[in-house]
Amino acid sequence: MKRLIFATNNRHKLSEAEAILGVGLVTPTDLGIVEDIPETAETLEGNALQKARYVYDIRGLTAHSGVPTFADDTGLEVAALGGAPGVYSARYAGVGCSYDDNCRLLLRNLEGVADRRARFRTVVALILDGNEYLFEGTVEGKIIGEYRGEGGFGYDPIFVPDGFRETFAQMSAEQKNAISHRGRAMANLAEFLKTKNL
Ligand code: ITT
Repeated sequence: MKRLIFATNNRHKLSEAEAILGVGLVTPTDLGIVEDIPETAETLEGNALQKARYVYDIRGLTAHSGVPTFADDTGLEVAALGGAPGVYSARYAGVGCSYDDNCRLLLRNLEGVADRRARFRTVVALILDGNEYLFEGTVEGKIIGEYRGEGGFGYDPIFVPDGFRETFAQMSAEQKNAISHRGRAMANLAEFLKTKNL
């Protein structure tokens, strides 16, 4: 596979994507991009495109411009909360909050709520030869009432995918990637890249 840039600042996403795609990926940090990549859209699709475009188009990096670039935007959509936190999943408890802050707030907002259904949705935006492509992956599950497991990141300790008893945080990286939103979205990306001989 040719060089591929993953426009993310999230090291957990990076290691999952490298394991799923089976390749090493170039990151913004590798390119000397130290600022936060803007994500101000109101949809996962919009944010994924915004992040991919930002890095693909970045000025002053001529050696890298034109290299196929993709970004991932992911949201946790909770049925009883009308799809929240959704596109705001990273800053559910406020700008600069931790994964723990977000999980605690979600558990608090679901106290006494019987309907625990939730879904992770990942949208991957790829820019290749100036053309834009979108890929999606989802996994359905439920939010449990307490933290379980040490693996993964984000909302993983409180999310149990349908058909399983463990949270994502209790699974190995391989198990999570085999069934996860990101695993599915990246598998679609990989299929597409194969058709382009990449
Ligand atoms: P980049 O934008 O730099 O890629 P980010 O962490 O800001 O990284 P998102 O905007 O996609 O990523 O934020 C989605 C949030 O949803 C993220 O901060 C986590 O809290 C959560 N999240 C994303 N993927 C997840 C996963 O696989 N398991 C659990 N939580 C996840």
